[in-house]
Amino acid sequence: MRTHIVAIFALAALAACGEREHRETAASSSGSCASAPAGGVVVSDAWVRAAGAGQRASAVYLTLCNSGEGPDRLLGVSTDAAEAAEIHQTRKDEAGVASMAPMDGVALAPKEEVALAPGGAHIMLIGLKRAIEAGDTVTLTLEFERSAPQTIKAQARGLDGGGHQHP
Ligand SMILES: [Cu+2]
Repeated sequence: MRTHIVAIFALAALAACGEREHRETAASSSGSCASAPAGGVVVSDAWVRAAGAGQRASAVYLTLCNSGEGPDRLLGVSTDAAEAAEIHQTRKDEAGVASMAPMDGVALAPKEEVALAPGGAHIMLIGLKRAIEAGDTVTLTLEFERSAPQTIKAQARGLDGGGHQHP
């Protein structure tokens, strides 16, 4: 019975967060982060996974660069595209079963670049208010411990490259 429950949860997690087709977006360039203008967190490469009308959840991925001199932290995210937005971490157990759990923010050391990418940390959109089609834009507001809040736009991408489909 327990195995059954785990399998269902893993499937749900994969549908929302899972595949690795877009791993190239995680390509980090710490050089550009270190040379970013001082002060604040620079957000780049934001995208959201396209979601059909029947889908309840999706995930946003982006890169954060703390260009400031002190530590900062992404504390939370809000959006009008979903009822809630949570910061999650995807994990795999010894059996290779993926699951995810809420994270207590994303720590950003000075000059550090952190990529939220498929298979790892992501911003989970829970309770989508509408379908998100490839090319659509979702607006999100990011709150930080030290830096001022930032409103950004994430463009929706489908899974054009084939691979897993979870309708
Ligand atoms: Cu998630």
